[in-house]
Amino acid sequence: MSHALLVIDVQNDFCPGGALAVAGGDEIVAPINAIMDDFDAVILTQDWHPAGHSSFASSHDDKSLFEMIQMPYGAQVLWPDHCVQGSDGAAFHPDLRTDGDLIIRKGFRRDIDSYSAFFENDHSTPTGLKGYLETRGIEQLTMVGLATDFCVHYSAVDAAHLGFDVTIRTGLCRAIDMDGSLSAAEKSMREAGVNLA
Ligand code: VGL
Ligand code: ZN
Repeated sequence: MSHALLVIDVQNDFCPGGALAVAGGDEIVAPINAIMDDFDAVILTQDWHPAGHSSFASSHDDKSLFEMIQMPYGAQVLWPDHCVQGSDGAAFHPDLRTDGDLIIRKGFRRDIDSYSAFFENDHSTPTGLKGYLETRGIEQLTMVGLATDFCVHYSAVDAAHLGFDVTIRTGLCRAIDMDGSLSAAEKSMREAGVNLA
């Protein structure tokens, strides 16, 4: 049985100075690098939006930053423009080791966001990561990265529901934490059977 490290969205736009900066996002880079060699596989995710993505407040008339709207697939927070394909903000933090096995991009369809590394925000369109992990015999996942309450949270819950053994290293994650989103995320991860270490 193999054990993979999933490094979620450690990109410039989620680090201090970035478009959707997460407090302390850069602090986790060195300790994440240091544990990579402890795993059978290292997989990085990269938030990767086209300009004008539907999750950007700037793509909607009369909508505010961080407002919640209804999309055909459900509720969606409206974010500042971030992680635009090919931009410096979409690049990994310059100190992050990127010599892992796989980089999986998500959120690349204009009309749907994808917080999870497994499914887009309709909770049904797969990214292909499940098949990759299964064909490599990976059953255990440790997750780290940004942001605890969004992409780490959704990835962890989906992975647990798919039957993976999931551990979140909370000290190697940082949260956006808006309107109680961090405590809600921790509750939903625990309920899904995710280990918070
Ligand atoms: C994320 C909001 C929008 C994340 C990505 O990586 O948690 N959050 N896009
Ligand atoms: Zn995004």
